[in-house]
Amino acid sequence: SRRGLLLGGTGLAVGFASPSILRAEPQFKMKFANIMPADHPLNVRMREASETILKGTDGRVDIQVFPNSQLGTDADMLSQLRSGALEFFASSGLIVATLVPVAAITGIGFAFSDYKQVWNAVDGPLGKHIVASFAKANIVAFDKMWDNGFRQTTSARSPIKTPDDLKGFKIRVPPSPLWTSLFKSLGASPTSIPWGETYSALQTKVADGLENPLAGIYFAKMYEVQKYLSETNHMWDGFWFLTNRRSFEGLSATDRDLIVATVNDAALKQRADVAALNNSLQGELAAKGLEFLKVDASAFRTKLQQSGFYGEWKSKYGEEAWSLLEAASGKLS
Ligand code: X2X
Repeated sequence: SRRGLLLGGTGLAVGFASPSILRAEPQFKMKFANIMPADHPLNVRMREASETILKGTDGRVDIQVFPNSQLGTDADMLSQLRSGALEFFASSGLIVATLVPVAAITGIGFAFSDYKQVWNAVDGPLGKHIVASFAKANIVAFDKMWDNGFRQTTSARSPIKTPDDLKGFKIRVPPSPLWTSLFKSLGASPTSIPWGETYSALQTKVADGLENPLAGIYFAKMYEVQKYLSETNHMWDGFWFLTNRRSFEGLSATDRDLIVATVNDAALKQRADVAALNNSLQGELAAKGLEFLKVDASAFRTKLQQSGFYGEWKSKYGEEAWSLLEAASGKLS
């Protein structure tokens, strides 16, 4: 019977008639949290994965999904993860770089020109290097990153066509030194705001612009508070799926293996979802009133080169990490 299976065949439950015992309480109630909207593929695929894990562990491991900054900002969740209050967390490599600096290297401006380069890097030697750095901080990073996307630049006021248009432009960036440095180097006035406060910051004009992948703009309805979208593709961004080593090692090796395999598989499906959205969302967003502008991205890249951005970050990351990046992206500096 299902009861016998879930209780591991101890036989203890046989005498109980209460229906509540028909389904054993999960032994491990765990939380997965992130800042993304509930219907973003990150959360859709993780809810699916969580069901697979519940079934695959005979009900032992129940991972509840908390989307949309429900458990706080990225910074809040990172400290919850470290203390063990939160078991699973997905976040941009650029943001968790406050703890593991090299995790931001994938967000170097204009490093990757397409997804082939991205996945070669993060599924390959650069990704392994970053995973090893997380391990030193007692955090297990699953080896398949999830996709956020190539980032575009939006404005509520005048359209951004050239780097000159960014001069003094108040743009919201996620809290992360690399993001601030990138937009300062481009001549803008970046202001760090957690994602959960971004919509209202744009609504109240604390910032005039935003930079984000199409999916983020769409699911968080940023088109309601932005007018123009410039296809700058200024960086690629992805999420690391992280767990606290101590909580994770509280599970059996069998359960851990199942979780890793299921979550990595979900990541690959999520990458395909985001790729499909990248192809379809322009039409949806234009229909919502966002005006798309093709820009000469190389002019932005040249501005970045001239500002000394690449040299500065290369010296921070060091030769080893930088050469792993350039092996995938081509020479940057
Ligand atoms: O905060 C953002 O802009 C977001 C949602 O794209 C990240 O995940 C970094």
